[in-house]
Amino acid sequence: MVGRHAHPDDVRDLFSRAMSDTYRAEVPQYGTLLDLVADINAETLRADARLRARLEQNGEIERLSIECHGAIRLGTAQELFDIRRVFAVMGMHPVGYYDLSVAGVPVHSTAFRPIEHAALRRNPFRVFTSLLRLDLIEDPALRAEVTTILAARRIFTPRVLELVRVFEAEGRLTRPQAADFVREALETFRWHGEATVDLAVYQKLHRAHRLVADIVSFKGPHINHLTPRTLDIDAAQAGMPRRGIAPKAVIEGPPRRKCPILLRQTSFKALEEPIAFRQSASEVASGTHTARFGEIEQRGAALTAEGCRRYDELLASVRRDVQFSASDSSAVAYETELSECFRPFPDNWAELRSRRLAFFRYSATAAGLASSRSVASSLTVDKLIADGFLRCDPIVYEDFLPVSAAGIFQSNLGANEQKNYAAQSNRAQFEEALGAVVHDKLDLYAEEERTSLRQALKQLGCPQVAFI
Ligand code: OOG
Ligand code: NI
Repeated sequence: MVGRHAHPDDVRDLFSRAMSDTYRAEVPQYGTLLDLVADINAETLRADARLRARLEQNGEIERLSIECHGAIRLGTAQELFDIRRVFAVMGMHPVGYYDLSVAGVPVHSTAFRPIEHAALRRNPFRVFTSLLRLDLIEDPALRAEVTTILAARRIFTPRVLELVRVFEAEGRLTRPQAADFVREALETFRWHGEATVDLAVYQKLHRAHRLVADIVSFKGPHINHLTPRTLDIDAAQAGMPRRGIAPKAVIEGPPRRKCPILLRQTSFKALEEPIAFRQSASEVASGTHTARFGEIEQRGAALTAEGCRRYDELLASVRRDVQFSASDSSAVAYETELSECFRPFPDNWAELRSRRLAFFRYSATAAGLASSRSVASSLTVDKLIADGFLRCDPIVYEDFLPVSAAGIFQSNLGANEQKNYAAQSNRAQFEEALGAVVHDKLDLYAEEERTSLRQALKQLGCPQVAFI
């Protein structure tokens, strides 16, 4: 941080570190997860020099130790509108629309994250942000009650909104303002052990859907998990029980592969935490609520539209074949079937690139920069790569997966929370509440690929070379 002003990347970095410290103090198992992931990452990098070289090339080594994502669930359109403005101060923008109603969860979501390569490199902190869909609460009386409760709460401090307005007017905050902003913004995301409703209302909301109780009963949208990034999720899954943590039965996402793609995630069940319910002005009742859980993820390459289509198709075929339940024996059957089904999906970088299934970042090699005369004779990108003048590295998938997110929601809600909503996804309504259109993740990756290639070819002195 230099000068009198704080760059949005600095504000995000300050915030994510402060959030992580707060969460670590409040949820001891999160500290255990961080230690486990740090040990596994150190061991993986020690054992795999090529992986280390690739991560260094992509600027991912530095970000690895701070990298995490969180999740919050909001109640109203106004809250979503304002959270977009709060995240903008931290250089985080909405990417993607996720409809979770198909999985029986009455929310739709986006992910706030940095979008520029340099910003991602600095600190890729992301927050999966869901909005309650009131239209999916069937009972009109309950819907009205929920609306009234939510309309009365203010999840942001007046000071944080004031600082948002300063940022919007000036385009930046001073360093003292940034420190203030981080402290005040944390108020929105931290845990509140006191409910704003009484026990009877909480129980009624809970009966409608556990998620409705979680969203409506509290002063703010507590961060419900913070997820560190591991380089080996199978080792993390195996290591959790040894540190006294019970993971969910299966790892969400693609199977283990030589060339990791997209996102693999595992989690442990939500903790039961004591809550004080406000029965009247002077009386409180004690009860419990389960919301906060732990999660670990491994990130692989971003896939192109065609790659994503193939992924969805293969995953759906596995889920059709294996009856999915949480038991250990079905988990083994699922993982075996998953690996089998993904066999047709290429598992080497060269083929993933030549078949345009994954996105890559291009860079000129030292050899290429040193010998511009011979470079000119390599007339295609493939030839430049084969001749060692150009290198390509997979672009990290920075987003989420709807089927995995649904699985994570579900493992925390309990099997009896399965609901079937007839209503369709409603992206237009979400974007109207948000006050912005969400970025298209595939456009962002494609742009990243194009820009890196254009720049590398220019450096090599052959900007006219064809892509393939
Ligand atoms: C969000 C669940 C989704 C992920 O990593 O896919 C998620 C939530 O439970 O609020 O965080
Ligand atoms: Ni998550």
